[in-house]
Amino acid sequence: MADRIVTIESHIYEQQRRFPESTGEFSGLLCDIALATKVISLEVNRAGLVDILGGTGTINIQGERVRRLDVFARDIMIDILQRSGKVCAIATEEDADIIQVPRDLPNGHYIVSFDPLDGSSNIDVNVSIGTIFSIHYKSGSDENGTESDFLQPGVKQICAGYVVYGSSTIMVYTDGSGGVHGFTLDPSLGEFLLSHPDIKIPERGRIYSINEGYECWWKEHTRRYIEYVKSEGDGRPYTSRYIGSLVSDFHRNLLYGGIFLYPEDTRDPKRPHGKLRLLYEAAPLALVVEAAGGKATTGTERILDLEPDELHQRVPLILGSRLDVEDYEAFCRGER
Ligand code: AHM
Ligand code: MG
Repeated sequence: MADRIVTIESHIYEQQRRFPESTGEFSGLLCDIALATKVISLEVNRAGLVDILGGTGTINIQGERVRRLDVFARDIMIDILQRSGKVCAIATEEDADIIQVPRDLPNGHYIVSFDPLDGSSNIDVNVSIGTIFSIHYKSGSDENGTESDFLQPGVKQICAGYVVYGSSTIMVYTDGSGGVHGFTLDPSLGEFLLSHPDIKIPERGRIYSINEGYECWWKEHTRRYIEYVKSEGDGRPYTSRYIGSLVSDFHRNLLYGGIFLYPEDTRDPKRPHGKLRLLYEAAPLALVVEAAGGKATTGTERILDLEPDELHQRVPLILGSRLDVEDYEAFCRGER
């Protein structure tokens, strides 16, 4: 716990002072994302009380058309980002194509990719869900932003992070070089307060997180690695924890140490690379875990080095404590 009260805004502007040439555009953008997630958090907390969980197009008690929570989260993020003046284009899990800023609003230099409500299959049962975001500097010269601006490797992210809407709401972000910081939302103040400064993931954990129901589709190296972590030995067997909500599984493993795996499998020949999306799930969490001292890989390649081919590209994702991820990589190479 920090020894003084630091709001996320003051923390962001303190970080900005490390870069005297900074215009404040990026800091303002991050504050806008924090604001959007506060609104989403409020709505997630109200979700049990109002009939917002039905399909898009239902009518609430005020006679208003209500939106599903994931649609609500998408809309509020887009609205705030488009009006921020700091962004020229946006990509989300919910939209097939990129979204540009309307012509009557000012453009900025950043592009943002995000998953508005990850783990949305858990919404109806009060299990923690979250928002994941990734910020890049526009790479091309078109001031409106194009799809190719989004096809940059994760290593070029300016900043990435996530918010977990759980027993409390926590926002975690990194700018890659300045550490990983967590802020817990104080609902009475309506402020994110610094609660987890400079997070470091333990070098090795004792937790593995994978959907074991899919064992029949795993590749041989995954099967052998999981057998290994379940076998008795030095610190093993590991304990199994799988919520099925990436942000929540990731956040727990970040704090306690552990490994999360959504590997490639043989289930669907059209989807050989697993389920999770590179731009707004894998790459941002990879930036966070590396900045915290951990690793993120496909098994054979560093996630942050992957050059995306398309907006909604899927990749195998294995990330967490450094030594655990290195063990998995050794199994992939057939060395163990
Ligand atoms: P979503 O973006 O449609 O919510 O899907 C992503 C979620 C992750 O949060 C989670 O890790 C994974 O899907 C769980 O998938 P599965 O049910 O196949 O284990
Ligand atoms: Mg998702």
